[in-house]
Amino acid sequence: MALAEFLADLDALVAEADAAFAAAADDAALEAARIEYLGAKAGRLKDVQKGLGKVDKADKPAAGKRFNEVKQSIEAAFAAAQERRANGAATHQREAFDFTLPGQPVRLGRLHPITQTIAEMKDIMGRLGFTAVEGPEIEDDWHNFEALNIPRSHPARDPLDNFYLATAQLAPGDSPGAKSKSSDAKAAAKPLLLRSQTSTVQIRVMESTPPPVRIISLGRVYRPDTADATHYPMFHQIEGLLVDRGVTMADLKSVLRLFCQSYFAGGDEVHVRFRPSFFPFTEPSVEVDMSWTNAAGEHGWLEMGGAGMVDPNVLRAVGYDPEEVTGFAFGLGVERICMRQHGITDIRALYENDVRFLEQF
Ligand code: FA5
Repeated sequence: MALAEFLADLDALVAEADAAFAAAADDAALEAARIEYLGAKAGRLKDVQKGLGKVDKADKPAAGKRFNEVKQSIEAAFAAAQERRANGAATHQREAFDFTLPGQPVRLGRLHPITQTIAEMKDIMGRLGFTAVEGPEIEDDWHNFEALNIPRSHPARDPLDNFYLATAQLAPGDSPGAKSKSSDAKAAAKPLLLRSQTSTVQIRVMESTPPPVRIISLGRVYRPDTADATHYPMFHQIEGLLVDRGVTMADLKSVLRLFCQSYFAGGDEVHVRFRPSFFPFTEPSVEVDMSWTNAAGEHGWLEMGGAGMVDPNVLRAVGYDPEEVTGFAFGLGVERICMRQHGITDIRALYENDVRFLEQF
């Protein structure tokens, strides 16, 4: 084979390879071009290399030198094309990112409707001069029952109506109030339970604070009630307690009416009514209902909870003198009030954690 012919083949190959690498539109096309020209087995360069053996012996050094130059040139052209592609992709990506777009919608968390209701209630009662206090959710017999004038034989203590803790037993006399009770009561082991009402906090506050007191307490309470549209085994109560000289039922009704009017503000006409009832820790005792008439003329009554004048036995149990001071107390269901405000018809919706429901508040 003549040297000139071999060199012409090499020149043609360089030009074709350069054009093929330059024209490759994506990584796959560039790889295909690499295999076509530089492929170790059947590449075009390999093909041309076979001609080297046929070149006259005297021309071989020159032919071999040129072959190596062409090979390096094609390899360099491929590397350059590869780099162009990598830079090009990056540039393309940068161009595709539009910083002026508004961005993906972000799903924000929000406060649970019960948390919102509690915050609102604290705010309203705070403006009426009531300080928010907290008490433990695991309670002893003294605070949940005994100091609240609930005798040992009272059905409210029934194990079927309370979440007693199986293992926890207080040693006799452990609870602070037990000191003032009979030796009989002290002798018996005192069970612990999940508190069934926030009235426990009344006792804790009065035990540690001389009158006057004016507090509210909001928190979880537990009862083994079967869950239905209006009952749940764990729910929240707002407890109110005011003890001072000369406190009457009229004060109780005024505070509850002001509370309801503030809470349900927004055009609805709100009234509070008392129905005679019984609680061991208040005398007299009432059920508190609230009525409303909304803009559409709809009218209804909602049972909110219980209330009454603090029983003299309770005042005595915490060391207050019932001849000196009187007081009122109330305990309302937070879920029921929240449900009425938002038109929620099933209490279970509040605890199913369905984001579609929770997002609405
Ligand atoms: C009491 O718990 C008394 N401690 C209230 C009280 C306090 C009376 C201070 C006098 C003085 P009662 O068991 O009725 O009362 O419960 C009060 C309110 O809690 C009910 O009216 C209702 O709104 C709510 N409630 C009761 N059980 C459930 C339940 N399983 N699920 C949701 N809410 C409930």
